[in-house]
Amino acid sequence: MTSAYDENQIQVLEGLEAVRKRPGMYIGSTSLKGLHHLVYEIVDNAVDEALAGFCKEITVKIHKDNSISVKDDGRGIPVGIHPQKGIPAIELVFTVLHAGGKFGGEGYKVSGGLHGVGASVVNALSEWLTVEVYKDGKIYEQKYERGNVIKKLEIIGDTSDCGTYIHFKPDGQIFEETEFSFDILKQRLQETAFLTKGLKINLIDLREDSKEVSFIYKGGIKEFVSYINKNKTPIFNDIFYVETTKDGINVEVALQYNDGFIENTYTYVNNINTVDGGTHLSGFRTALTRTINDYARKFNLIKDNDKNLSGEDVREGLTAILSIKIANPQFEGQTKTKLGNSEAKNVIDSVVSEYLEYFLEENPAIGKLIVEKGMTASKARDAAKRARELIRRKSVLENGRMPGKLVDCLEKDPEKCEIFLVEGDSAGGSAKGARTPSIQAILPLRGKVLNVEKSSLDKVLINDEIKAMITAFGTGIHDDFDISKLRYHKIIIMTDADVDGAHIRTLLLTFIYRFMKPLIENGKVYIAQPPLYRVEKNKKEYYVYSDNQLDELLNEIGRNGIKPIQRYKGLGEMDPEQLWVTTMDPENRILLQVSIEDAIGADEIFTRLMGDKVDLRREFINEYAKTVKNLDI
Ligand code: TTJ
Repeated sequence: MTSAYDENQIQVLEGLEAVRKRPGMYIGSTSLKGLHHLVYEIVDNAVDEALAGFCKEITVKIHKDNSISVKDDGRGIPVGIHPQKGIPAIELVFTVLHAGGKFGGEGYKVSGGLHGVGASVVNALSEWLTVEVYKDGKIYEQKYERGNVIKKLEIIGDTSDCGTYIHFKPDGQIFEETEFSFDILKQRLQETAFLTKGLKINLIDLREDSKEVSFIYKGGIKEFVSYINKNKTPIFNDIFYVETTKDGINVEVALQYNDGFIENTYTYVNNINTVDGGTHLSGFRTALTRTINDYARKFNLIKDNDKNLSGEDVREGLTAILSIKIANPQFEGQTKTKLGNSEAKNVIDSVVSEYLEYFLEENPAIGKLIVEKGMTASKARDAAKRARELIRRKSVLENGRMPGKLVDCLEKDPEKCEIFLVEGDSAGGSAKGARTPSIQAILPLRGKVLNVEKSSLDKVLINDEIKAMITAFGTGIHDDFDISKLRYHKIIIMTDADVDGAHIRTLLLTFIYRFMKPLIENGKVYIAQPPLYRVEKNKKEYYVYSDNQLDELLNEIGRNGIKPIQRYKGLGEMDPEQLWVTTMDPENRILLQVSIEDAIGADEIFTRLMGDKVDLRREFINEYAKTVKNLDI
């Protein structure tokens, strides 16, 4: 070990230099998402300390300059000299890739940060970072710039506190955006609080219109389930809950049914949302289906010659959280959000079976309600299947014929094709006149589209407008959904720029979200933006898309000498040429791509907006009228 310090320094710099060269490799992207990822990386370290039992409160602050500080009341990052490397352990945490939590041999048993890339990556991508550790009566401080130590670890005072305080400013040379969103952080921190029973998390925004929220859930994911069901109608008040450890895997499950048709199951591994499921989810599903069927047979709720309830039947109206902690998670798939550990399947299956069976036998009234709900679902599914087969048979008979009102495009390569969903026949007429027939298809929809949130599956499938969309898109729905059959790679919702148009757009999105969610996940759904006004001055035309824009334009070009300001009430009022130029021409138009970053938030929006609680809907529309208009799900 000659000149170990120097060698290590060089290695360190190379490591963090790589992070600055290719930040996307470490934090996914340098967009708004990557920016917020920095905060989660730091917070996850503090959550690890809470999981180890030493931290009760975490405070995250957004400072005026969009820097972030995170403070915990844990044991504090070790400050002693690392025996092999000869520098303070804390410096290793911030300058060596993947050093977090693993130093000193006494690492954490399960770590929420396992999926993460650690504090050194945050340090490398920060213009500056300061860390303070409160430990053994002293305050230690160290400072970095873009990953480099600029102030050695030093004692700067005395304290009776213990904990860690980190303050950093993301590097504007790296990130496309450097302004934090209170709402994005709030949503993630609330989720973290649900998943870490008893941990208090505060979020404080010190910028203009300062805001503050605190989350603490003594009931953990049990409270998570009530939160998701808060605007829905549960069919029983109790929430099934179990927390236990088996074969080294900590399993926590909470579930409750509501009177709706939708399943809301969210799964987590070491606090990471496994959106693509995996072995733990399949263990859970197997256990749920088998346990409910066994229970129903045992108590004669299903008769001998009746068929078993299917997995889908027992998941209608289910709200469930499954959270496991496992020592060596194997994450698979492109986004590493699918659990691969085969041992997890049987462990979760056996835990859920055992405790759920006990719960049902202890609560026969609840057991009966769940089985009855499953039987209703089963009957509706049979009816829906018949309706679906009817559609399928009909389309075979009609030789795969497309719906009568579809004005199809000529091109056969779906990648090049777009379909415009328009409201009513007159807008349909304008769009038909405006389109490029080779690649643009038009599907005019008559009147209000069915609200699928309030209808059972069989009712949905006999609705003409819905049938037309399913046939035109070509993909099928739900379990039959197959994106490779999609006939148009852009599905463009083009409704009027008024309240009715906004409503129809929401109804269409509700249908697509609930029946063909992968279309949204794969970025195939768009919203057209027709202009609100046309302004003419000195033989020049201007199209304006909002009231604000109109003001700006009039200030710019002057108000004198303006002939008509025309306000469009509907697309039907535009002549085809105008509709083409402003809204449909791929060269000029601005499309909004619909995306869902936050599945729980999206479910809440659709439940509130489209569900049957009228007061919630009214409240929602008042509160979010603007958002709904811009379609931010
Ligand atoms: C490690 O094992 C010995 C005792 O201290 C443990 C530790 O590192 N605790 C710790 C780390 N508490 N808090 C952190 C931490 C907190 C934040 C906000 C950020 C980072 C990188 C670490």
